[in-house]
Amino acid sequence: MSHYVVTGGAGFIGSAIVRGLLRDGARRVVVIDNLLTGHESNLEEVRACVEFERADIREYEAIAPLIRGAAVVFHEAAIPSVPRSIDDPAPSHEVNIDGTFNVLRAAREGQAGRVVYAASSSAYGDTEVLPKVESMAPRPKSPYALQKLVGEYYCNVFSGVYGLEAVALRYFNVYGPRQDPTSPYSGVLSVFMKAILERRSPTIFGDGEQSRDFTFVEDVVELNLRAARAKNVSGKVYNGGNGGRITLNEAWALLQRFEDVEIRAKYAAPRPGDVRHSQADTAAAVRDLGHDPRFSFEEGMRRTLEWYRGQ
Ligand code: UD2
Repeated sequence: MSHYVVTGGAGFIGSAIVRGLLRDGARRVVVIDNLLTGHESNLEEVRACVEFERADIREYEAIAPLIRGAAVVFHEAAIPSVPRSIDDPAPSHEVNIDGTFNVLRAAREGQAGRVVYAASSSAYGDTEVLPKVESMAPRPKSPYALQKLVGEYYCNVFSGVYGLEAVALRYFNVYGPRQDPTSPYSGVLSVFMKAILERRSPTIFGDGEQSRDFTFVEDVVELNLRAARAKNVSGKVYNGGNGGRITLNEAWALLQRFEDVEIRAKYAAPRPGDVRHSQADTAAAVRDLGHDPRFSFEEGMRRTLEWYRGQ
């Protein structure tokens, strides 16, 4: 029986894709994760329904047999974070570039049906125009942004040269339940959630007027499932955003409103490598993949906050 593989399947986004696959009726789901940033507990109630393999995508021989013959490989394993890639570039380079190469090579040699690759909106860098369209020239500003872009190019080359079906989805600041708020490199909304529930001030890097197209994780799951089925998309790159744009100050204000509290944020120097504004043009993903984001920022934030409250 042909199977699905989710690399990074014990991570925040990967585990949500695992759940999406199971909801969709997938019979065999193989999770590859080295548990560096993922947690087996992210799989909790679905743990018995999946094959969990603790393996590292930097080790080709370890992952090749797991990927062989897969119907679709959702490649989510990565060392995320712009500042982490600046502080410690070698591990993120090895995982994000060498690891991605290994996954593509294993998919090609093992005749997998398709790879759906988790790319990043960071590839755009600072553009003069918003929203950001796939046809714009990439301008990566950090090692992380460059690494994720190289992964896209590798998908395109494997598609063109070897005929591997590979499609890249540029995620735009995904948030939602299970995003780990405990690392210094955690996504900003998970940090905000923890701060508001503990009635503490978060630290905002810069003036807080930078903006992001925050995308609820369930919309990203749905997009992945659609990208796995879509026709004539191999070698292509699509924005996986919402199409909106929210500043950090607005996001923090919303959480204060939800909780009916007034807590001023602290402000610190801007982070090196930070992009100022980010917003997706979703037209191509809507047209070719049937992308249909359903969660407004308020709705996604409400659901996410309730999840953190329950922890
Ligand atoms: C980038 C990508 C995103 C994804 C992610 C993975 C962009 C626009 N987005 O997210 O798509 O690939 O990398 O890591 O490049 N901040 C604070 N306080 C905090 C933490 C962060 O103010 O405690 C700021 C940070 O300086 C930035 C914003 O919040 O301006 C978002 O930071 P982030 O780390 O959540 O995500 P970002 O945009 O680097």
